[in-house]
Amino acid sequence: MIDNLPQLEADALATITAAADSEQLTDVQTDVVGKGAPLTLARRDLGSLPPEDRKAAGQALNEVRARIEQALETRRSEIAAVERVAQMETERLDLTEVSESAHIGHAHIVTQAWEALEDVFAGMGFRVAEGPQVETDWHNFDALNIPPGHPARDGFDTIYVEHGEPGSTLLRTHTSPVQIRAMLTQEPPIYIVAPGRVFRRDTADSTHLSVFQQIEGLVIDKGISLADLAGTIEAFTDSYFGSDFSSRLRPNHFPFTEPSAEFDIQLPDGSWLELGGCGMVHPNVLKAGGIDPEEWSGFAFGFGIDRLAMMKFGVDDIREAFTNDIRFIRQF
Ligand code: FA5
Repeated sequence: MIDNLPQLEADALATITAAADSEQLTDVQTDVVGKGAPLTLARRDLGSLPPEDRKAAGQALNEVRARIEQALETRRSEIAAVERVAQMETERLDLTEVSESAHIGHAHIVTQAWEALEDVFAGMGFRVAEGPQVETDWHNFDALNIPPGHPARDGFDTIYVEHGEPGSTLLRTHTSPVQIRAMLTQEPPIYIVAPGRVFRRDTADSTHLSVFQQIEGLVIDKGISLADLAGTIEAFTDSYFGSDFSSRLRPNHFPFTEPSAEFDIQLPDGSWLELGGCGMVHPNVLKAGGIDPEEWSGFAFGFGIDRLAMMKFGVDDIREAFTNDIRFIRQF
């Protein structure tokens, strides 16, 4: 066999090159360098050679083996590269492909209402502002003219958070604290709307949720009057609902506005649904926001976005919108 070394090497290299995939190459490897391979067996023949020839023959065998092993390695990486490309091709997902039966999703009705509201107010010259959902008691109550012990605090079933002094941190019960944050960070005139999530320990029913969304509005400028508030709400109602809907302002009380009103819209059955509160910003609130009430005045409003969505889409139980029942969601 040792005489045959060049032929043996040529045969081994040819079978290695011919291996088409990694499985075949593993078989070839056993055939050419495995225990029963001619090259391995040839080592046994060394003993039968005259001692002076053994060293050179052993060296020749080792060199052939090294070349064959190198060829195996090269072929293995070539095959791996080809197999990787093939695997990528077969496992490729076409993310742009739309199956006939697939339903394309769309925004939830509350998101649709939220975005439409931002559009309506942006069209009226308002900027969109934001505030944190975890709020300080001061921003949520004190700065809004609701000091500790004020009866209005009972009206908001507040969820407190264990952070800092007991009772100092809460999940905001309304978006009104964004009024304070806007006043403290911007110079008037201010024209903002602030949509966002709010939290109360309210029991869910057809018009109440414990986690819901409000959109706050705040205008601070020179010479702002109740007529500006009424005009803004009317322009908003026409633009959001269309002119077929009737709305009304009803006197009410909020500690942070004076005078205050509730904003209702009429349902098809003739009854009225409360959508939000509004009023002229109380001088104490302007002061808490670092604004001089002698120089500036303003109005504010806070509407329930979920209720606006109910009205717009004709949903009669607000809880339906949050059951994640696809049959409900697909209707809109
Ligand atoms: C407020 O939260 C005042 N911050 C609104 C305000 C802002 C008044 C600025 C004056 C000036 P009220 O608690 O009434 O007010 O809530 C306002 C609106 O949020 C309600 O009219 C209703 O549309 C919605 N809302 C209140 N509670 C819930 C609830 N549990 N589930 C769904 N919507 C609610």
